[in-house]
Amino acid sequence: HAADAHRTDLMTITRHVLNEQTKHAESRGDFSILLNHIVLGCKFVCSAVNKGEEQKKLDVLSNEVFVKALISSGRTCILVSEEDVEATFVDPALRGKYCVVFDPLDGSSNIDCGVSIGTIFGIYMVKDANEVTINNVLQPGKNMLAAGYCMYGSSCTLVLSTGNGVNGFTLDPSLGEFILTHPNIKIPKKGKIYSANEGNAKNWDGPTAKFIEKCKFPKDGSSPKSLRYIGSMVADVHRTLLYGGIFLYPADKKSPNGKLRVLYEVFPMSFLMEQAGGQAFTGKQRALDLVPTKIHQRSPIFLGSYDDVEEIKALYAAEESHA
Ligand code: P6P
Repeated sequence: HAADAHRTDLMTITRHVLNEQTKHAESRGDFSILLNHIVLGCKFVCSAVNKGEEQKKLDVLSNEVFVKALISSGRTCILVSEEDVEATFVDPALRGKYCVVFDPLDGSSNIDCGVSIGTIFGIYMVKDANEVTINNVLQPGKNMLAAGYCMYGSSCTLVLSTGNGVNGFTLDPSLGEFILTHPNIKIPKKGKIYSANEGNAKNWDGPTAKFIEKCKFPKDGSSPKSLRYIGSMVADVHRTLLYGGIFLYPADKKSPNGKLRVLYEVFPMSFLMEQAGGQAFTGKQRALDLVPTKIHQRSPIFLGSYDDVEEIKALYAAEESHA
């Protein structure tokens, strides 16, 4: 009755995080409490998206739900949201030791046509609990304790890493629980898909243009890669994580730092990719080594299968050596 045992041995995200936590003897459960509040926010957004709320309201609604859930957890001290120009400094009475950076509804311009969208988040330990300033969140992505996203599509899927690999959970609406459905996700070492907005091709720099050319007209006789671009980062990254390949939002002449935001788009997705055996590169350095100076700053990003990112790194290195 192995199948039955599996069916009745419900590995919920809460149980999974508690198991993870036992690996950190010093932890007092704060992280599990924090994560449960993030999960609550995701459940709310999932139901609001499925109710077909219109985009404008959903953007604001999702942000309010996450900000309130995170503050009420009593475990956060600073919040950075894509929706808020300034960071939120939690009232001392409710202050905890974690800083959370998040995009409550990334890709929301796709809501009205039913394309999958998502919440992206990253969690840092505050550097100095007494000095509660913005410096506490301007940390390189490699300092993140955890990162994840929740994709609102045909099903609601939450992909999470707490630093020991990547696991995927699917919301069972009848239970209202996220159940482990994708244990220990590993991205294929090399992929057959590239994912970029070809509409920006006119403005790409040399190495990016050369890389995309190689994807379409390989010189080594291999077959061309397929182009898959949804235009919603969570959906494009989720496909890349499961099927392999490379997702890229490069710099271009108009936007030298690309479009995607470092703290709550580039870092969490780069963290997940490395934890799944892939890698993430900015065109200049390992994405997680970047030290942000502004909470909404952007960076070019190339992330996905290890070997595919190696190729783009070699092209930038070659340009560097000729410079
Ligand atoms: P473009 C959505 O607006 C978003 O922030 C990401 O979710 C997505 O990857 C990117 O922008 C799409 O940008 O310029 O290709 O439409």
